[in-house]
Amino acid sequence: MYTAKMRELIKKVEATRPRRFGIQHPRMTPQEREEVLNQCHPDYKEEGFRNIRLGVNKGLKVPLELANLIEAKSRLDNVAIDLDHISYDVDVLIIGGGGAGASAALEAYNKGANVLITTKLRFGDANTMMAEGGIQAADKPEDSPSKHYMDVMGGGHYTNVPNLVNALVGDAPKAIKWLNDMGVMFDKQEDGTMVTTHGGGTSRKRMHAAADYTGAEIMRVLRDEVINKGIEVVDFSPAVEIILDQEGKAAGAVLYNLETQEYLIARAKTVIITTGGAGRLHYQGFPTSNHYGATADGLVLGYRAGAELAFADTIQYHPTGVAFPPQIFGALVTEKVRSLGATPLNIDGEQFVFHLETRDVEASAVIRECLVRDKGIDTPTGGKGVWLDSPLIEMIHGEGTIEKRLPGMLRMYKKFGIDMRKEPILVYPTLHYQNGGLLINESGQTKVENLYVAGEASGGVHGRNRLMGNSLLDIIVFGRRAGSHAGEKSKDV
Ligand code: MEZ
Repeated sequence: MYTAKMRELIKKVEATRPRRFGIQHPRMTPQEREEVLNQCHPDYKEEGFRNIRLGVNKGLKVPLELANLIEAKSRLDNVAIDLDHISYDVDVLIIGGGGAGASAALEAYNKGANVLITTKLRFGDANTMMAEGGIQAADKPEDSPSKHYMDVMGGGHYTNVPNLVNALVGDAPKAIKWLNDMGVMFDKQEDGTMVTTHGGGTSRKRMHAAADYTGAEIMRVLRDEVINKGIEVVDFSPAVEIILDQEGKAAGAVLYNLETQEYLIARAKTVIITTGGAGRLHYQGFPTSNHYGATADGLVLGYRAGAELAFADTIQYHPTGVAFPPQIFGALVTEKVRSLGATPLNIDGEQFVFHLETRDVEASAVIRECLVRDKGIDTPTGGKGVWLDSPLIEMIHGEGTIEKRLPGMLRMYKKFGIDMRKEPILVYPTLHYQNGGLLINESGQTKVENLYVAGEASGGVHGRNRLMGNSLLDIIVFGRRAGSHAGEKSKDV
């Protein structure tokens, strides 16, 4: 529930509505963006990082929490493992049960491979499930993969690996068709064409969504498809170490069954890591929008097997995490809220950043407003935030829009006595996405022979900043590519 003081503040913001309504804050100039990023980028606390000391990644700067984890002793150091006692013997081992893992499994299966998915929690407990706003693809006549390419490169400040971006945007329309054909219920117009919207940093409307639970809808369909095909899935069995053969090629993994507390050997001809992100390491004390299993497992496994890390020092802070109420602190307020016109406002009701800037700029601007300009709003729990002017959505698109396009968000806030159709919501950046990870090529291969990576655990696709909707796209495109390549390759091993 909002406190009386907050209601008073809301009234103040509401009183300025006629002045604000219809005013579009211009995008920042490149110099202004640079200035905001330098001043307030959430990664700015240098003491939050350290260099990796050993191995192929020696000297690479990564968050402290990650460095400590990947350089910790192996869990197997004091455990006697019998490598000849094989519990699973498959062609393709997939480590991680989210959208990338499921997509990889389906394509490897199509190649005739015998596939095993092993997952730390339950199949589908993944950041895919938490993704709300949409998936990007340039599949409308006014758009093109090359326009999408330019947006992705611009969003990543031209640090992205070009070939990977090319693969991402080139496969995007096929990815949407694949999902649609399998039964994903994308939002459609009466004539059957897909509804698409803008996201931060996109030059065309290319965000395809299923209301505001796009990831959950995609995961539902992928999971059904995997189960219907009879692909084997073992839950509650995280991989703790990749097994390398005598030539240093990936040859399986040691799994730890959380229920029986046994170590098990999974032998495989090819291995795909699809374990997702690291939000639950709470870098620099930030809250996160991530699911409980997002603890950088894939980076640890890949690093220890000798794979290369890229852009592992860049983390994405979603500009609009919940700042209030405390029960859902740090949860995601989907970018779709801004896509539909909601605008961040400071305590004086001023718009201080264009609402569709890229996430790094938007998050930095919110931090600047709160910590440097002292124009943030004090939450009753001691934190800071800015308003996200959600009632503006219905002023722009008409009554009923929020219920139709953001039903999950509306329900979430209603539980706490807040009606986002009538009053703005309080937001602050939340740790959302691992921009970098294990470096891959266009087929998802790492430098370690027979070891693949897809999705958030990989690095290179998004460079130093990812655009909205390109994560769901990444897991489908590179999950499928890795699965297909690893399935084929397993025939020659
Ligand atoms: O791509 C994302 O991270 C995404 C769509 C998140 C969101 O705001 O809904």
